[in-house]
Amino acid sequence: MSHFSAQDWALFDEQGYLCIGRVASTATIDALCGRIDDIMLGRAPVDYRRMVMQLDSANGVYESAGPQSHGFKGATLAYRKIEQLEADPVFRAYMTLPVFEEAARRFYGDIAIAAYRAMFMNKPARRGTFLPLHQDRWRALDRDPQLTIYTALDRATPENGCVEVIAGSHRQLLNPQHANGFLTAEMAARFDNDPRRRKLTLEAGEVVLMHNWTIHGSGINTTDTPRRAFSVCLMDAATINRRYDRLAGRGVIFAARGDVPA
Ligand SMILES: O=C(O)CCC(=O)C(=O)O
Repeated sequence: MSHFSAQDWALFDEQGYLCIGRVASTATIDALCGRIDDIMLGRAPVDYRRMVMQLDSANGVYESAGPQSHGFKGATLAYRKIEQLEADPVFRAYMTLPVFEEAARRFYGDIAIAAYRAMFMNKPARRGTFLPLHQDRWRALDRDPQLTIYTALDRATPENGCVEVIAGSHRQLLNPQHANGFLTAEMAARFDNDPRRRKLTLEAGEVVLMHNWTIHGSGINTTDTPRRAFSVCLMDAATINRRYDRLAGRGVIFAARGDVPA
């Protein structure tokens, strides 16, 4: 049985994103939360040398967040971002749920699908780093990923820095020259009072499918509890990172099915 209707995909195509609600049990979401806290506190049996771990900024300014580099940076819940979670069995079990494969196949068909990144995004309690408006695209890739699967691990609200999107903004690349899809300050200012600007208020465990070109950003956390999320960007496994002249992914997440044309 399909998880999605034609109306779901029509709404996705119109808005550039689709809220699909919860797809896993509270116990599963709690397990992801426990696992990421263990990873941050240095007590998970994972290879920390393989994980990109970035500390949160002390002042909320994007440019002053810590370096995005491999390896553990101390036992603290004040990480902003942790990547390479596809290598972690707990996160991998979640991101390979059949509902996510069905969503990915809508974009990529029967080919092999890899993760460009499987990352934890965190707004620690009373902290967080302002994330300017951007599109999830990377100039170094030889083809653009189209789907990001975003799961709120905690309730996300305007007060704790939930994601904001510009509905319908996925049809055009705004700043193709930028290496990571960020808008210039002038471009971002044009969306300040845009009626299509929406704050994605989510309950813990709720999932949003996002077109990678949907403009989005997020604020800081003014509450006493963290706002954690898990974000998986899926792509054609054959995608090449031209900067390094090698495959952009680190292994296949969903294997090719049947006879796939070369
Ligand atoms: O969680 C956030 O604040 C932003 C996440 C994001 O930009 C993404 O998943 O692409």
